[in-house]
Amino acid sequence: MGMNWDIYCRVVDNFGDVGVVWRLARDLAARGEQVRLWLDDASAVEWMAPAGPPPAVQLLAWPAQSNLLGAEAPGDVVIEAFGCQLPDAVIARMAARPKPPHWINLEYLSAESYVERSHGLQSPQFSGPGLGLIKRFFYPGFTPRTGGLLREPGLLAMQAMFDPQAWLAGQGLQRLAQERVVSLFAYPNKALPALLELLAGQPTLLLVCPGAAQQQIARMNLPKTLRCHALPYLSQPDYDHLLWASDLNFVRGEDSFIRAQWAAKPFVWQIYPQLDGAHELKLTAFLEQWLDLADPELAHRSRQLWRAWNGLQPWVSIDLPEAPAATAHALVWRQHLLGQADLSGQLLKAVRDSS
Ligand code: TRH
Repeated sequence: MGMNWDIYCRVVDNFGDVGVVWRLARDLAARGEQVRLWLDDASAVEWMAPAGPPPAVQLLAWPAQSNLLGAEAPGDVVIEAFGCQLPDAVIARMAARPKPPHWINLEYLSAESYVERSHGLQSPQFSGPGLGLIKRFFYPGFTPRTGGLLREPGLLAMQAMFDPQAWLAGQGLQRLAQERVVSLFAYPNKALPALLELLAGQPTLLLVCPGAAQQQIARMNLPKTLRCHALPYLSQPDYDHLLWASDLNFVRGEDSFIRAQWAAKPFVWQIYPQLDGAHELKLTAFLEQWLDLADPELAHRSRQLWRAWNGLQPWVSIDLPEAPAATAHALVWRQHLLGQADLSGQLLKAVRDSS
């Protein structure tokens, strides 16, 4: 018999916050849990999940006093995603439960060293509406001493059965002989023209996700070797299919970044830019872990390309990593990540161990 979970999330911007909690909710439900997902803006769920939520997931509006009245008591586990600050009324209801819920703050993903130190830390509440409750910090990450990454059971088996040509055909697309397929999901990026020039060095079908890049590319004259196709918003499973069908993936933020690693295709990450420049440290921390297992030439080219794509160095003498070496490395890295327990599994274990 599964537990009842409440997941709370407020959208900061973009789609990553919703993307992560929606994926988590679906994954928990598939493992037999009951989930209520409370969102202040659920608009992105409409295209991430056009068929709507599975039966074990209930989608609810961010709790205002009005929609709390008469609502069921908080569940066995309450997830506060990305420090979204639960309303006092919700916390008070948690404290009033005869058996207090497990209160977990799910943090953003990072490869920085503080993650291992902070994962699992507890914050007992000594005052306020949550007096007596304990909040625990759960940090996703890339090493066994972190909370791991979301990875649905059966994900790799589904990928192994996937037919890229059939999927492309379903989108009205066909890869021409000798053509490389590249997906592009990006924030506004001054380096885009330079990237397109680089990609045009080889016949390329560039599949561009909605957003600034599509608009920028629509205004450009493209060389014949670069066929660009503007994609609509895909469902979350179909976004995975796009990554699986491509030879090289440009991803961003948090969730697409993780999915590219499970896809085990060469990828380039555009990190969510922060005004204080904190993203550079975060990018460097990931590059160090990821390239630790790579040969020096691949590591050098990847570092230069990633830093230039993120505006952290000029776009000078930038080259794509050799495809065979990059593909082999993507598989090695995925194998390495498979050595750690997945995020939902770790959450379930943490809750059961402390019950
Ligand atoms: O949209 P993002 O840039 O989200 C970011 C990051 O999460 C960042 O850490 C956070 O601070 C910021 O939001 C507020 O990129 P991300 O994380 O890859 O999320 C995109 C989601 O959208 C992901 O779940 C994949 C999904 N997606 C689809 O389902 N279909 C699509 O067609 C596309 C392009 C994306």
